[in-house]
Amino acid sequence: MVESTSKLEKAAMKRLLERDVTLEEIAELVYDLQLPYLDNLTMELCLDNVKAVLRKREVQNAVLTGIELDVLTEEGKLTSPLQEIIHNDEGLFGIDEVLALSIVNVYGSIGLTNFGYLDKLKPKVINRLDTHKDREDEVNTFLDDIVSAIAAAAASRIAHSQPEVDDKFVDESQLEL
Ligand SMILES: [Ca+2]
Repeated sequence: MVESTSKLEKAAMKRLLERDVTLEEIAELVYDLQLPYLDNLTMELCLDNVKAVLRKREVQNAVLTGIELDVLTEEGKLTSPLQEIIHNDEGLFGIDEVLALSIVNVYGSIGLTNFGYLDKLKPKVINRLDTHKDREDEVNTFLDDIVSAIAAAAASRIAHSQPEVDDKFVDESQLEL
């Protein structure tokens, strides 16, 4: 049986909230990414674009898979050595980033630049997830990349809808995104 997109969308949003990540926090990242390019940018537009990203099946699948692995790791339910690798958020693991790229790739190359930027600077909610400020035993190995990727994709979606920002995106903006 193929799950409906709306069912997956609800499940993905619920999972994010359970991990204390709000769509508004992700929209804040989008706002900061796009503000240098758009004078009339609003938080509402950013939030709308975050929601649009979450309507994509590829995104829902990545959110559900990544958070599931974080939670199972917290519960100590993976087998060794994967359990230790994900628990310790080992830098050479890289699969967390690969999974997040399936979100970033939905909206083209500008998303990749934004993702790299967020991954490097770790602003706001990403910093919180990365440093586990709320709970010591929290595992967010996948979630920090997923949140960065959703923000990067939403910023990219806004850029694509504003062809005057960069002419080379005009053609792509005609596509069904
Ligand atoms: Ca990570």
